[in-house]
Amino acid sequence: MRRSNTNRLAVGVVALCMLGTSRSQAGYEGTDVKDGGSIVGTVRFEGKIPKRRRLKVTGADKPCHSKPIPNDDLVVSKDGKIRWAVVSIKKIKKGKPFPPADPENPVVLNQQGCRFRPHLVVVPPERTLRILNSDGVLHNVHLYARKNEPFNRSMPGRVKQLEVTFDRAERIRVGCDVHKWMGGWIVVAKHPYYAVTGKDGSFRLENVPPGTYTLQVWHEKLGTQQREVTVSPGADAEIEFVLKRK
Ligand SMILES: [Cu+2]
Repeated sequence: MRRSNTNRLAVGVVALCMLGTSRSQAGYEGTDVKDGGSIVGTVRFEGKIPKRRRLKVTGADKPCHSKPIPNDDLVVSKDGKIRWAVVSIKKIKKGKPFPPADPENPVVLNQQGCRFRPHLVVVPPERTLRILNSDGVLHNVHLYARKNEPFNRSMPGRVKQLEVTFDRAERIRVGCDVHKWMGGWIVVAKHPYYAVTGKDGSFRLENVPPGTYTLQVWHEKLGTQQREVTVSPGADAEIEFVLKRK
């Protein structure tokens, strides 16, 4: 049963890929990078540091009550560093290729403790994203896609995994129709130069061809910001983004 669900989905997904291949791959060429440099830095919050809230959890599903669920949509450390911000190069046409697909280790988005873990994933186009349900209760995966096919699928406790692919670059909000507090993001990347900030707000983009680029940061609550950056051969270009509430 589980297998047939996955297969049916895979057929639909393959059809989508065939429609979308030329569009998503257009505009970026993966190649050997000679004398590449890195872009490194941090994303910092300006203003009163927001406290982590405990989300209001309703219903009788036991896994949802096993641990307090904090908000993941604005996570700022005590020293003001922002987690879950996505830093990417805008409009880069040529550079390192995407890492080769590893079918044994796809990108995974898990539903665990009635929370999306991790909160945000970056996935290349036409690459498998495995969505897990390790809670054993009904979740409903709702992907609010606009450029890709919208996706809304019930995932009963016995269904442990679904696999999905996306053909177009897009930031897709993820929700669960059963547990309204659940929220996450899938970022379908245009090219391999995407980084997600860690707890310390840091990011690193490696093997960037020398040149001048527009670097963008995006955070779901704090919006986007752009900076120009020049990458020199074998060197680290350092950037600090400072974001505040709008
Ligand atoms: Cu759920």
